[in-house]
Amino acid sequence: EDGYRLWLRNAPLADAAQHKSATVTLIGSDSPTARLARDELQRGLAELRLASTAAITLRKLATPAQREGAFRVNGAKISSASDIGLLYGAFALLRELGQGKPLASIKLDEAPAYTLRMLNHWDDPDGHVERGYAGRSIFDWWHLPDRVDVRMTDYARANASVGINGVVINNVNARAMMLEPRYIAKAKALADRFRPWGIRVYVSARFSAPRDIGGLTTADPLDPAVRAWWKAKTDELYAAIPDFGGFLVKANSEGQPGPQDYGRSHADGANMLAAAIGARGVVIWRAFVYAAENKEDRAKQAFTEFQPLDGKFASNVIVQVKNGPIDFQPREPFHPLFGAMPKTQLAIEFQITKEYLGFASHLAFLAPLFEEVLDADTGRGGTVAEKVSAIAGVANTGSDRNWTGSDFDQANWYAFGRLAWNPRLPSDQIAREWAALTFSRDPAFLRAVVPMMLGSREAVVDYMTPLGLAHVMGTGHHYGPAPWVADLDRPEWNPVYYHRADRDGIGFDRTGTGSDALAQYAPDVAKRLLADEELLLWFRHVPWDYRMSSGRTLWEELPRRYDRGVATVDRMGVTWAEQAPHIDAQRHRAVADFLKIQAHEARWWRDASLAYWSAISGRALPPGHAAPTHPLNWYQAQRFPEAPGQ
Ligand code: BDP
Repeated sequence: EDGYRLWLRNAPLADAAQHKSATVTLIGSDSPTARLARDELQRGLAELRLASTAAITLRKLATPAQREGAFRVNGAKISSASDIGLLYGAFALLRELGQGKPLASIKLDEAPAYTLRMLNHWDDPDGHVERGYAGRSIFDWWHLPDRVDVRMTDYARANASVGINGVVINNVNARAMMLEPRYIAKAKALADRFRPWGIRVYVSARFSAPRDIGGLTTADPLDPAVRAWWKAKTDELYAAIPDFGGFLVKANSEGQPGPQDYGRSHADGANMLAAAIGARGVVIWRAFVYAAENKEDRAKQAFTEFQPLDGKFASNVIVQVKNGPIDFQPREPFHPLFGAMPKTQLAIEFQITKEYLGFASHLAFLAPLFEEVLDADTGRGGTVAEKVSAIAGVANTGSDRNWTGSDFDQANWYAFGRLAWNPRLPSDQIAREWAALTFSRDPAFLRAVVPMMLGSREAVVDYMTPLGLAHVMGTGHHYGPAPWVADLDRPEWNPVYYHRADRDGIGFDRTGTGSDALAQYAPDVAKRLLADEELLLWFRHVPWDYRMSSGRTLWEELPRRYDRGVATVDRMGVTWAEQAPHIDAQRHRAVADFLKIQAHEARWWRDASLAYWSAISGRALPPGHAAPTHPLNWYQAQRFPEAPGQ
């Protein structure tokens, strides 16, 4: 097997001789989506080969839908007030059956927690994918719209199977050409293919498009000609794609144009686009901003900029906030904007692609990271999950045959979808479902692999960024250790900005004696964060002899964390080797090869980091700890111009 079938393999439950036939009856609708639900069940049941006969009914109810997509499953009966609910119900039933549960025992009553459950593709029209580690763009831009690959159906089907219902098809660092008629035709071809699967298409819009492609001299959001241009452009999009979802905008961030170029606010920019779209869709405006001229702690800038705009955004604007205040690190505290903008619709943005967690070569199951953030109490009347109204994930898919570059990265796509549907799902349930559907439902296999998955993200934290360290990755590509880098143009692009290590201590003081980023949180939450040792160096600058709760000094604790990460990865390798009898040789080998790379690179992370901390603190490694394999300058000399995804 090559991984193409993802978690939708429907591996047989019975052998061919025992197999009994199943029938599927569709009642109350004959829409393309309802028919897909029926076909999906027919195909799935045939592949699963139930050992007893089954007569499944899919019933569209006449009652109005409470929430689009909600459904009920009661054994062989699936019902929903919406066509898409029938499709979700069909996938849910197959998911349960696929884990070996008896048909009669399956009872589900589900509704999605959020109406918008979106993937953000960072794909460029030339086929390159920013931070993509699974080959070229999944979209065949060159041949669209005349040729829509069958893969686009399989992609939509995979998304629908976990409830994803929106796709931004291009990079937030957007090219204006995406709004030209030629590209609108391509977007339309995708939208037409995705529509029956309940997926709407969105486009990342470049704010300066009226100048870039519209022949205007300005993109000022208050200029009438600019407003008219966007209105006409939006109408053109809706003429081609009647259910077009809307725009995603990265403005005045990392060199992208925006309303501030004209002395206007983010709200002015977002509201101008929102007026053009009207009731037809939404504008998703990103809060990921930090400016070169701004000397404020980078972790504070989005809050400083956006919080005062609460209440100023139009009702069809959603402000999209990254899960943490810096940038998709292996561990960050939740972003302080969650809970702090009660009059604004907020979306949370996770990164499914592992830009800072070892690309596709390192195994890191991200559900525990997503869960940690979603479950965090904001101290402002609810958890993060309760304070957002939409959820987005930066996609990890590409043209690779197995979709995500590594087999285990499929689990992160799956986990994102499952949590977007229900943010309360525990990570271990998600891991178990995915592993059973993707590899094997054998209990011995699951007993070994589920815990391996659950511990994998913490292992990455341990060997890359223990105890609250962040952004110590190599320049540009963000692969491998480079805590020593100090020569980049902007201070906040340098790892030294984040760890602030010197002879006396290490860590970023974000308390009242430092940047006071802590004050952006509710007071009791600030207290809790300050007491959290896993975030020690995120919030505090402490001496190397700082006493940890373990009784050891920080200098003694650090190497133990790196070692723990390395040891976990070694155990993952052993666990995986033992699973060979349960899995086809091709996928087993592929994962084993990556785990070998990870074991090697976890050591590289540990040794390079310790060599540097040792040099900067002037301390020898604690007794009993082996010296790094190479001297510091060897690690510093490593270069990776060929690293993908930059
Ligand atoms: C950072 C990436 C960069 C993205 C940026 C963003 O390094 O490539 O453009 O985020 O989210 O993580 O806009």
